[in-house]
Amino acid sequence: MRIADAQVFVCSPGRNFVTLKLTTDEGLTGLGDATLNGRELAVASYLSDHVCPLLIGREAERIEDTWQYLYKGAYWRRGPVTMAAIAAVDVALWDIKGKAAGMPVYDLLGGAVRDRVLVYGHANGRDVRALLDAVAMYRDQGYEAIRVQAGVPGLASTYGVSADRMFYEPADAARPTENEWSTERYLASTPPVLEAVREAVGPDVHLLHDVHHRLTPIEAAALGKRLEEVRLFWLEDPVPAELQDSLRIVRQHTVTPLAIGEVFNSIWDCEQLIREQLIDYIRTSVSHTGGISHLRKLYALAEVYNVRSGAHGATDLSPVSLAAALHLDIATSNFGIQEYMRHTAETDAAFPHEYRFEDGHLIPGSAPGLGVEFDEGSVERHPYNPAYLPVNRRRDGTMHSW
Ligand code: EZ4
Ligand code: CO
Repeated sequence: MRIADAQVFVCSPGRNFVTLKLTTDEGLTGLGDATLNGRELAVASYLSDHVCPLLIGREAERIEDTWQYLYKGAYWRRGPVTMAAIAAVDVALWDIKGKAAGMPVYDLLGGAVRDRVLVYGHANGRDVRALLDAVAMYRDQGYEAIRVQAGVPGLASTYGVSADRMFYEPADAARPTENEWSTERYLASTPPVLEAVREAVGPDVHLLHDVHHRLTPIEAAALGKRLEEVRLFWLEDPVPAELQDSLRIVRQHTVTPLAIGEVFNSIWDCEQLIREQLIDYIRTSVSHTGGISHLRKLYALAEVYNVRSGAHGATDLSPVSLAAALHLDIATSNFGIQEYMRHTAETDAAFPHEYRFEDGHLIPGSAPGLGVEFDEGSVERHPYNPAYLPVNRRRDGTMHSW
C-alpha cells in the first residue's frame, strides 16, 4: 500500500489548526496534527513545500523508516517546526496502519494497560473566590485532577487566567497581547491561594500548578519548598529549561514533584532531566515531539528512570493530537496524567471523534486507527485567523518568559 496523496489543511474552527491528510492507493486515509500555536503557516509550508512531495509513492506501512527518512534526510535536525511536521506524518501513518489492521492504534502499541486515562482540567480565576468557583465547577463535572492558576494582585492581566472559564485560548490577537510581570508579587500571592484551594477541596483531589518558565532556579526552589504542605501533584515548568542543569538546583531544595517539557521537541531536550531523575513528569506531546514513534521511545527512556508521562493537551493541540495522545497514554505503563483543556463545540464539530470524557477520565474508544475524522468544509467555513500567544514584560519593560 503506497501513499497516493498528501494534503495540508489550515482552518480556524474556534482557533487555528493545521491538519495533514494522507490517502493511500487503497483509499485509506490517515490524519495528523501539525499545529504550532502562533507559527502555524511555517509548519504548513514545511509539509506542503518540502515533505508531501517526498511522501508520494512511499510504502504507507513503513512508519519507522519514513520517520528516519524525514528526520535524518532533512540534514537539519530537530526544532519545533521540523518535529511538528514529522509528527503529523507519523501520526497519520499510525492512523492508516490501524485502519488497515482493523485495530485501534493502542492495540498496535502493545495493547491497553489501563481502561481509561486520568486527565486534569484548567481552573483559573482572577482571585481566590473566582478560582474556588472554577474549581467547584470542575469537581461537579467529575474531574479528579485540576490545574489551578490565579491572577496576581497588582498586575493587570496574567497569562493563563481569563474571563472565559471553560475554553480560554491564550493566543488571542493578531499582535501579541502584552502582559505585565512581577516575580515578587507572584511569589507573594501564589502560596496562600494554593493553600486555600487545598483547604477547600480536601486531601483527595490532585492539584497542579503551572509556572510557565517564569522563575530562576533558586526562586523556583523557594516556591517548591514553600508549597510542600499543599502536596501538589506537580509544579509545572518552574524554570526555562533550555539549560537542563537548572533543574538540579530546584531538585536539591524541594520534594514538590516537578513536571516540564511542553515546549520540548525531542528526546535530546530532556535526556539529562530523565537520566538524572531531575523531574517526575515529562510534558512532551505527540504533535510537538515527532509523533507517536518518537514519543514512545522517550517514554521508554523515562520508564527506566521512574519518570512518568504527563502529556501536554491544551486546546492548540487538535482532537487528532488528543486522540493520538490517548492511544499512547492507555498503552504506556509509566503514564502519569493527561492534560485535557476542552475544545470548543466548533472545534469538536470540525473533528468528529470517538474519544469521550467520563468521571474525570478520557476513553479513546475502540474504532480502528485513531477514531478521529476531519470535516474539510471547515477550511472554507473557518479561514485561518492569525493569532499569537501573549508576551510578558517585567515592570521595568524588559521581556520575560510568557
Ligand atoms: O500555554 O498550549 O500546560 N499548558 C499550557 C498551555 C500552553 C499553550 C501554549 O500554546 O501551558 O496552556
Ligand atoms: Co504548561
